[in-house]
Amino acid sequence: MTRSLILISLTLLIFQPVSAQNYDEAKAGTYTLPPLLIDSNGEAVKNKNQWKTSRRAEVLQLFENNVYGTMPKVFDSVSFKVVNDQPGVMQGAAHLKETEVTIYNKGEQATIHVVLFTPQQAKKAVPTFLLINNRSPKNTLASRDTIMGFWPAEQVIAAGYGIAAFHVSDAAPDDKDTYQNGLLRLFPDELTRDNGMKAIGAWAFGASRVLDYFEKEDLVDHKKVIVVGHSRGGKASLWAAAQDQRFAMCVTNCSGNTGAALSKRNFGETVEKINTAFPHWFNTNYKKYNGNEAALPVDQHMLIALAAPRPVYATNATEDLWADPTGTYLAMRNAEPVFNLYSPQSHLPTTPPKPDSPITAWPLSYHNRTGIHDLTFYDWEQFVLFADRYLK
Ligand code: GTR
Repeated sequence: MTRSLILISLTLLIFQPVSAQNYDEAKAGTYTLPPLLIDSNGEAVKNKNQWKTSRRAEVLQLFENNVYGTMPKVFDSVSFKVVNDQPGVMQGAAHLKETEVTIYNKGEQATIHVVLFTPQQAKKAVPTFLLINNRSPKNTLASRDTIMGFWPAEQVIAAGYGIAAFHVSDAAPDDKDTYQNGLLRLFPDELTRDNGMKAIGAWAFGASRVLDYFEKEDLVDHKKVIVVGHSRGGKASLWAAAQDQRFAMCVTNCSGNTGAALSKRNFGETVEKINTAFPHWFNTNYKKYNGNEAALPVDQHMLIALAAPRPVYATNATEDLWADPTGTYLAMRNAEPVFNLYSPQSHLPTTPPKPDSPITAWPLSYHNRTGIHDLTFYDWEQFVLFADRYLK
C-alpha cells in the first residue's frame, strides 16, 4: 500500500461514525408511535380521570425503567441556607438571594447553590423561571460579570419575573467518570440497578429540591415556577416536569434526542449516538435500544404528555438539525390527545410554523428560531411573552 492509501484508510477508520445519522427528510423512515391512551391491559383511556389515576403512572414508570431511571422518593432531609441577601442590585432593579440547598441521606450530603433575582419593586411573590444550567457557570453568576442570552436575568427582571438558576455539576458532574460524585453519593442503590438514575435524573431531582426551597421563599410564587433547560438541560427540564407536578410549566429549548424530539423517527441524533457519547446521562437499560429505537416502549411525545395539563414550550433552531426540529414539532402534536382530555385544548397546525413565527398557545407552544443550537435573548423574549399572556 502506498503512503497516501494508508493515510486515507486511516482517516476513514478514525472518522467512521457509530452509524451515520440521517439529515434527509425523505429517509426519516416510517415508525409507529406507542399509543398514549391505551393502557397496558389494552383498554382505551377515555377521560382525564383514567389518565390521572392509572395510565399516567404507567407511562412514567416506562420512562423510569427504560430511559431516565428511577427517581428517589425518600431521603433524610433538605435544608436551605441563605448565604447572600442583597436588595437593590442591578442598579436597583433586583433583589439578589443566593441560597445553599443541602440534601442529606445515609450520612452523605450534597449542596446545590441557587442564584435568585426577583424584581425589587414586586409587591408580592413573583412567578419565577428556574434554569438548569448545563453550560458555563459564568452564565448564571450572581455578580453578573458576563451578560449572555443564555440567562438574561436583566431582561427577565425588567419584565416583572423572578429568575433563578443552579449548575448541573452541583447535582451530578456532567462527565462519564465523575457523575456519581454529586447527589448519587446519597443514593448508592441507583448506581447498582439497571433502571437506576444517572446524571439527567440527578439534575431533575436537583430542580425539585430547589422547588422545595421556593416553597419556603417568600419572594417566589412557588405555584408559578417555570422549569427551563437547554439541550441536555432541556431533557432534564422535561423529566423534572414529568416527575414533579408542582412545576407550573416547562420550557425545553433545543432538547433534541431523548428530549422533546421523537426517537423512532430517523433524523439527526440517534439513541446509539447519545448513549455512546454520554453513557452517564440515561439508565443502563436505555443502552438496549442502541440501533433499535423500534423496540422502545415509549417515545418522547409521551414524555411531553406527562406534563399535561401544565403547559410545555418547546423550541428549535433552524441550523440545529441534530436536534430534529420537525421531530420535535411532531412529538408536541402527538402529545395533544392527553392535553385534550383537559381544557383548554391544543390544536397545533399540522405543519411546523415558519422560522421565527412562534405559536404561543396554552397548553403547547413552539418556535423554531433562525440560527444555531443555543438559548438566546430571542428565546427568552418568547417565554416571557407566553408567561405574560397566560401565567401572570
Ligand atoms: C450534544 C448532544 C445533544 C445535546 C447537546 C447539548 O452533543 O448530542 O443531545 O444534549 O450536546 O447539550 O448541547
